[in-house]
Amino acid sequence: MVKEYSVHVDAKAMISKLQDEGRELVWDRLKKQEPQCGYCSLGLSCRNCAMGPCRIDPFGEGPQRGVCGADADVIVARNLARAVASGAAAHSDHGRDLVEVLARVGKVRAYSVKDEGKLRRLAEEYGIDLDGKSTEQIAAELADAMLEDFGSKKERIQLIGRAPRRRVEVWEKLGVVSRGIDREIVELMHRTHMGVDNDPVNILLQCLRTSLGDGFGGSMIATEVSDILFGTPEPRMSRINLGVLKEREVNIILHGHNPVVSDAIVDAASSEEMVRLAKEAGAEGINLAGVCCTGTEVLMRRGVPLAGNHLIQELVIGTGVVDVIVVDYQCIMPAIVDVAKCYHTEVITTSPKAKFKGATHIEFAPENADERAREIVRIAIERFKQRRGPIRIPEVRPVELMTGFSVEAVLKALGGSLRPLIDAIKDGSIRGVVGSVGCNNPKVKQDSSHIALARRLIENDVLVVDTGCAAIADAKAGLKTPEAARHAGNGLRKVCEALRIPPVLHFGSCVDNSRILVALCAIASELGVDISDLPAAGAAMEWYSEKAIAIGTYFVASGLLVVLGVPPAIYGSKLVLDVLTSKVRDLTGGRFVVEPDPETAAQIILEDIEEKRRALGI
Ligand code: SF4
Ligand code: MSK
Repeated sequence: MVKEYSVHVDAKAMISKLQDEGRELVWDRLKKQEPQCGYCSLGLSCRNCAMGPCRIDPFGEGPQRGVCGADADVIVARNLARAVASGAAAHSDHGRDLVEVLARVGKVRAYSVKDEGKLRRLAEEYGIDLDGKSTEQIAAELADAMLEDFGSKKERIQLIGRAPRRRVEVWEKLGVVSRGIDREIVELMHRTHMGVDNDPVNILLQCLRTSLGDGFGGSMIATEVSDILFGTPEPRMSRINLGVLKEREVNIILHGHNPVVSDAIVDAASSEEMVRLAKEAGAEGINLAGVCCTGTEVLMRRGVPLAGNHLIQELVIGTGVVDVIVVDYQCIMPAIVDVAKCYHTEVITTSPKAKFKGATHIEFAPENADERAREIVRIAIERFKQRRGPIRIPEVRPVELMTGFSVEAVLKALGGSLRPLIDAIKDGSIRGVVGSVGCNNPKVKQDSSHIALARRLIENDVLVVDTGCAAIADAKAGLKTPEAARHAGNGLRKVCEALRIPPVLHFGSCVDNSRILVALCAIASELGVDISDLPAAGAAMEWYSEKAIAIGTYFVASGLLVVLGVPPAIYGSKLVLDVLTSKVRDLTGGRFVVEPDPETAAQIILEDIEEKRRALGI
């Protein structure tokens, strides 16, 4: 049975260990939920008001309308809309937190501007006059200007301007240009209240607009400001899997999404004082490892090794050597507190927005970040002394990976211009580019679909750029070293060998899907075409999160085919299904395809890429 949960040796070893110890894991809890509610799975249940909850009978025998009269199409569209709103809110609120740190640069010790060039470029993009201004002044003014993007005073958010002119015209025609990040989310919530928007297509259009406020707003701001504050990633080597844990060292796991906390902990853990304290406690040192997107943030910029992705979060604690797991927000299972109780591990929450019952709360603010980071490292050292068995780090050698492919780093690798990449696409050495994104979901054997898809695509000379948990999956499979080029088709292999890059490029965390948008916008503009004309697509083969729905939606709004490996809850409405998988193509050029089998998904993507190439005449 363990075999069916994950493809990885380390995960399987830990699942066996925890099962032997009688622990309940995510897969056990999924089993206890089965069979899952058919109405909810089809999107046919509604609890938007107290006249309900209501459900629509998919077989046409029972009720076909809720108490208010809403039918299946309205209910399914509204439910999907609320997921888009939640996903966009999560990314965007993360972005806002970073902007608030940017506003304090110069006033707090823990944070400074690490990429001055990017700060200035962004400020100019926002129309800020730089003349005679200090870094701190520019940072404060840029933060102010970015906060305006969240509000409702503008006609359009600033970074929409990065899209090619033709794409913006498509959005203008559809009326889906984002006017404000928060505004669109609020409007979508308003529209899904009982008795507001009862036209499913109109609701879906607002989903596009809200998601664009995420992709070209909240997420893009999160990425850019993270680069300004913590440095724009550059290629570097690191390691991944549970083998990065060290039995004789204090182990601190960094989990969540926002680098504000984790970056301060990386600094604190490497300070002489903390290393000395750890040695006095009998440890050989302090070892940091990441999980999920916070892990990716400190991997991309600081080279901190990764323990794994979403489904590793309980397993990593089960090794018995994790002294502290520090979390910020998003994708953190409440279950980790229960697993941690079985060992000596302390779960520490840091955000006022994300407290967990049973965890220790040490609240971070820009003003106290360095003290709080040291406090957390000290707790980890204390916990190290209290370790109690059973300890077992799986006997796996950590896998090498190359990370750090910001758009700037890709440009640098190409010699400063996109031309070599475009030429390789034109001459067919690279057939196309695919963004492989999204999570793990216990309904899918961990990482199996991500890896199978990436392998099939690179074999067919498609360059894969990946983010989030998909990227962690591909890294664990060894696809992120320059040597992995041997798995690629001849054309892609030669390009990778010439540039000494892997065939699967690590673009970052969930919010860094905005880097994929920026890259595609730049390629399309250079070619004088629209994004929808490019031989490019997206895939989220193991998604679970509402954020992934928002990401998929802004990819589709941008004109891309997006393959979802886990069915979304839209099958209760033929109309919504038809719009999202077919009719939307006439509107944006993009569409969703639901295909759980990665081999078939790869074929669908390859056919789409070849169709786009033919249309471009290349
Ligand atoms: Fe039922 Fe309509 Fe209320 Fe939804 S909004 S719970 S369908 S009455
Ligand atoms: S962490 S959103 S499980 S990618 Fe960004 Fe992974 Fe999905 Fe969370």
